[in-house]
Amino acid sequence: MKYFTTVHDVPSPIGLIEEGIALKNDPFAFSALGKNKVLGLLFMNPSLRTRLSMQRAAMNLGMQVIVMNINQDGWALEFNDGAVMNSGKQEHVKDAAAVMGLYCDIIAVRSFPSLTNREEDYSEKVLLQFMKYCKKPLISLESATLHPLQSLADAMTIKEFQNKTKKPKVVLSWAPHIKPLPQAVANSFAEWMKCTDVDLVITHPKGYELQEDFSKNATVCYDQSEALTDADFVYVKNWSAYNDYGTMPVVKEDWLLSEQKMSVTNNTYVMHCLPVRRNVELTDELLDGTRSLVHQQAENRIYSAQIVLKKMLEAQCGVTKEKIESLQTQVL
Ligand code: SN0
Repeated sequence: MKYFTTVHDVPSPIGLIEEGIALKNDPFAFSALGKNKVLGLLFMNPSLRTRLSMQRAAMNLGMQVIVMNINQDGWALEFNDGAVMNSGKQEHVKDAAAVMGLYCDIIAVRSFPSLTNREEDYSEKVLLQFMKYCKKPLISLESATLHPLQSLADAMTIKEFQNKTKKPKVVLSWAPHIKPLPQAVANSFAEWMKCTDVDLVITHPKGYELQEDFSKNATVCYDQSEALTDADFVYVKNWSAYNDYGTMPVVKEDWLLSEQKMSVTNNTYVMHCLPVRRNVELTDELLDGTRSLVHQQAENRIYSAQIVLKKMLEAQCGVTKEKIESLQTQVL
């Protein structure tokens, strides 16, 4: 695997989910694979889980990690080709990405959307330029439209907690928020769920439709209570409008979930990618309740990152199972 930016980069999503879960039993089994390999993490936006879980995953594989918060510590980057750089931007992505590629074996980038220019955001202009110019395997740490490491961890969590004898009903439920957020987590969750054996229902108020590519194979329902009926997993997330791009159309009904609203579900588990605005997006009662999986999801972020890094390292070194075993013996 050279890139991990969408589920479409993955030859077998179900296989990757299973291999990610399996890593948890022996996280250090491949600690020789990353010897003398360097992972470079570049953040244009804040992070807690993504940053720490990537570092932890890399450490489990024996890699070294370089981290940069480019917005705070770096030069302001120019992304337009042929730009005359006589104003605020000091460095072109062509040079920044190329140099990072020389310093690192694998590059990972977080680049949130502007939420003001839909065409530019949905073309993944920033991520694609890093990909083009760094010339190394690249991992998305949440791009303008997708958050694949989160979705892989979510799919692993559902797989671990689902009743093995029943196809689970999974509901992606829009939640209130105080400011416009990206559609990336919701888009990505829908994209990954479609590759697994679940019934996916997406529920949101009018005006919050996702881009059709992401919702077309799910059932879309504007009635939250109807959507929740018999749900086994409810994934709660806010996102801003795609159609009236980046806005927050007014919502009159109450979309904040409560214990009482959950009574129609099949004793559902509750999920959220974090960070969560408590008692705005989800109540304390549900977040701290016995059916909450939010911390299990966060823990799985380590293994979703680790399985992706492992695949990339193996591809990069042309590594076979025998070679890993021999490397492992040398280190021990
Ligand atoms: C991001 C998002 O895409 O929704 C990252 C989620 C993993 N979330 C936020 O930016 C939350 C910010 C806030 O103000 O609550």
